[in-house]
Amino acid sequence: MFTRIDHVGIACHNLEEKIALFEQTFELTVVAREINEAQGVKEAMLHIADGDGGGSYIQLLEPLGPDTPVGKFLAKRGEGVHHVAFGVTDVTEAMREIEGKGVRLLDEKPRHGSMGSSIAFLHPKDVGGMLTELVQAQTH
Ligand code: MC0
Repeated sequence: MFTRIDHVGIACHNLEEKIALFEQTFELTVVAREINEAQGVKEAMLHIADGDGGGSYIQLLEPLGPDTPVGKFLAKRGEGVHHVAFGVTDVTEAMREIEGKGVRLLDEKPRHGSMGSSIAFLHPKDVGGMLTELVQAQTH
């Protein structure tokens, strides 16, 4: 079902500081930045490799406010890995297939994600405590 690890999302208080840290430490490059109001985040994608149907990235996430998913996560747990996102060929099909196995979806239909992707989240409590995201990369 999964084609690759699309990205690991890391929650942080200060996006610019963490971009500098990851660029300097791992020699990664920011390839996209976005403010996603619907998800309540300001984010940056740092490219790692190209893969089957899309690339793989580190995604740095700064909340737009305290009452957002990442804002609440930071208050509760502090900085660190917020979610892991897996590449899928067809996000709607993957959602239905996974839901059919009894896993709760956090999105009824796919939403807008980084770099034009279509995304959906799965409830962390149903998949071993890890907030899991499905990503269908934008096709050109
Ligand atoms: C909460 N929980 C987590 C978690 N967030 N577990 C693992 N990883 C996380 N990130 C756990 C809590 O500890 C709690 O467990 C239980 O889930 C319910 O959490 P809560 O604090 O009571 O509830 P909320 O209101 O904080 O909701 C959590 C939930 C929410 C995951 C449902 O954050 C959500 O809908 N997230 C999906 C959207 C999202 O995260 N967007 C931001 C990234 P206990 O044991 O204490 O009951 S957007 C993004 O990344 C886009 C831009 C992209 O990739 O392109």
